[in-house]
Amino acid sequence: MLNQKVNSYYQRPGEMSGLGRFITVEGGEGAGKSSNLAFIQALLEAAGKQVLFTREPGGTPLGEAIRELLLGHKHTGMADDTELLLMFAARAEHLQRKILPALEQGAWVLCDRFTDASFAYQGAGRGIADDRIALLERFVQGALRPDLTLLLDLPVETGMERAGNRSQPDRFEREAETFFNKVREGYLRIAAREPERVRVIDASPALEAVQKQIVDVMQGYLDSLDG
Ligand code: Z5A
Repeated sequence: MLNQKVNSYYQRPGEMSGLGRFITVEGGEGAGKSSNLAFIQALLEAAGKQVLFTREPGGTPLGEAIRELLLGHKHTGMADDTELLLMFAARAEHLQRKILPALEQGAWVLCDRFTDASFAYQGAGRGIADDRIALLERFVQGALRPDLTLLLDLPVETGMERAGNRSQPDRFEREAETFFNKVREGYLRIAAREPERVRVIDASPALEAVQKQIVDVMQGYLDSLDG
């Protein structure tokens, strides 16, 4: 029902009166999403927004179970299409059970990764054609897209070095540098295509300098809503 309502407007959630905004954060391996998400949430809350923080794949009990299948090592030879479909199965559950109800109640949803990750990882990384992913995007989301996306971008080598200290790399983190270079290029292509929605943050300097850029982007976005 809810997504029928959202689809019937055929607009982004923020463009519908009374609905919250949908903000996503993306980036490659070790880009610093986890290090910055709480900071972004605090900025929004300081601006008086009610924020629901969530993540993909995951965000619901079923989604988290799918996440385990995707990131664990039990199914290392998973077919690329299966990986893509599982991402969207988790996303369908996430949208129906959590994201859309929160937006409907006026909350701002802050999500660690969303469909741009499917285009970057399964599309650019694995080589699945964009139009096949776009088909699933329309099927699962209708017209719903994030209002704002922060893309934390940094050279793959730097990200891998930062993430390198993890004792138990997940199924994606075991990929080679060439895979992550394709993912980065995929993300940057999306940002070039949609510069209004996707703001690129240079994630290579020290955290303080990264967070200064985040403040500028978030402040600019909040100001644009007031204007
Ligand atoms: N995936 C997909 O393929 N398709 C999809 O549709 C979706 C997801 C939705 C799980 O994502 C995997 O799912 C992901 C893509 C795939 N695989 N990969 N790779 P995830 O988001 O849960 O996992 P992750 O990408 O590995 O994120 P992470 O582990 O949370 O890393 P991060 O958040 O980007 O980095 P971090 O933990 O904040 O920082 C890494 C280290 O760097 C840490 O020690 C920090 O202290 C340090 N750091 C952070 N910033 C700085 C700065 N500025 N300077 C110095 N050091 C820093």
